Amino acid sequence: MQSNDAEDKMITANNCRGKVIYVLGLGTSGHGALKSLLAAEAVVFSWDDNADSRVPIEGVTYVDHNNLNLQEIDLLVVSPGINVFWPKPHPAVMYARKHMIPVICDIDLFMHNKPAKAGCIGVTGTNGKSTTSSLIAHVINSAGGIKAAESYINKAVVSGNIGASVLDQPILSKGETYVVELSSYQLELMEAFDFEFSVILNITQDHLIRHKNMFGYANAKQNIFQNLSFGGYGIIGQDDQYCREIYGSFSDCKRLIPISACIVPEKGVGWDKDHLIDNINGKRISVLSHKETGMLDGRHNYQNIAAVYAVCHNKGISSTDFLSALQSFEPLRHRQEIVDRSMPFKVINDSKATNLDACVKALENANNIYWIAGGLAKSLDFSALSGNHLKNVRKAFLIGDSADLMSKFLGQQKVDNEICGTLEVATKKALETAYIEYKQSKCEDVSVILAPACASFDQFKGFECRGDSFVELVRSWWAGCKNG
Ligand code: UMA
Repeated sequence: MQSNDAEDKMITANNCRGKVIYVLGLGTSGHGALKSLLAAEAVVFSWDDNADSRVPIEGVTYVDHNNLNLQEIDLLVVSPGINVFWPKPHPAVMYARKHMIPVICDIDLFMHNKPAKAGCIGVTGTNGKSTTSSLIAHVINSAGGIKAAESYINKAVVSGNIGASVLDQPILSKGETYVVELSSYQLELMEAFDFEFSVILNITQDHLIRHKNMFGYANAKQNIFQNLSFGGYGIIGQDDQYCREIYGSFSDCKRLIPISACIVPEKGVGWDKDHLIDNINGKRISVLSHKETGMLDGRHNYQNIAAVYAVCHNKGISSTDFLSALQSFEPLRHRQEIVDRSMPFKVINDSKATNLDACVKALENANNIYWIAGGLAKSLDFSALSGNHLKNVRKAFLIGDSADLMSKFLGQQKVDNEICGTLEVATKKALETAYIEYKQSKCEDVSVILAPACASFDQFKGFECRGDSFVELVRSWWAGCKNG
């Protein structure tokens, strides 16, 4: 088949050429899969349970799985948001399994069809995976054109759970790298693994409604190490019990590098107080101090930086190139983002803190907190939120579906709280109360933090939309204060 511009900008699912494929779910990953399959001239049937998503696409026939002759289908490609195991597989998945039709995700299609010469790095973890994936790509791109190890390193692209379809990426060549952020939803289904580096940053409570329990969730994450027995490096955090157990279970593997935000692991990379130490060869070389971390200055980034260093060091990138790239990295939005530095007290948008651990980290980092929390709970058990950091909270303003449940939990923890319903009401109340405290005490160490500890889908399209709304509400409130 002749190559054209459009195809050069995406990965064609050549292994599906002439086959009959059923694509279920028409969001970002479903659309990426459709494009890639159509380019390979596969026969494509598709479905989305939401009628609004079934917009006409040339070459795609929409058929409800009840009306499809599943025996004619070679492969079912499902989107990550579709249940495949727990609590109950989607009916189409059940039918496919009954008819022995393989069920895969778009990442499997990518793995089978990506250019063999390009590098591929997989990154997962409960928290920090988007920052880590983006920073790896940024360091590689900044080090562009340098001769490292056996080849030139000159380009990296990030995709996957970060919000971009893996199949909708350009064709890369030798020395160029795909950095793929992977969620537990994607990993639980994946069968094809070909990572030069696979990273697990941390595993703490998240997505229990999808994975049943922590065992199911940790198992899905651990899948990323499937190709470690054949090759590639693994990078794994040492700061939680689940990651330490995984590390222990691979004790024979010489290509597994432990990383930590609070210790310097043997044969690994970690932090000794405020210094990043490379101990991979047992020589404890100081790489940088926290003052040199540029805009990634919070402690919550220590683990991400250690992981990126471990990858880049093994890719042959020098510490000097690593350091200068780190200093030019602009943090991703909605992660402990300071909304407006001209305000007299701190207002932080941490809308990406959709789980309990990320929320704890936000509360640990500040004092006199007016905290906006709530949304769609990922588990009914909030006990992982308890601890000394709750003493930093002056009052919680609760929103969304989980407000009653969180209010009950915070009451037991003796944290003052109020159910506000919407983000609009909660933000206004939190800002007004914080401003009064600031004016009375003249203490600048007062914070308003949006760290929901919940998903956003009960009230918003996603965490980005929730964060954007918060930033807009804060800016217009502050403009009103300045003018009034
Ligand atoms: N749908 C059905 N039936 C169902 C469920 C969903 O038809 O039973 C349809 C929906 O109507 C919708 C489509 O499937 O049209 C949505 O599919 P999806 O939820 O898989 O969303 P995508 O837009 O394809 O985005 C997915 C990831 N979403 C999820 O995992 C929920 C994106 O991660 C990812 O960026 C994208 O693929 C590209 O790889 C987002 C996410 O929230 C950021 N991830 C979770 C997280 O980080 O916590 C795991």
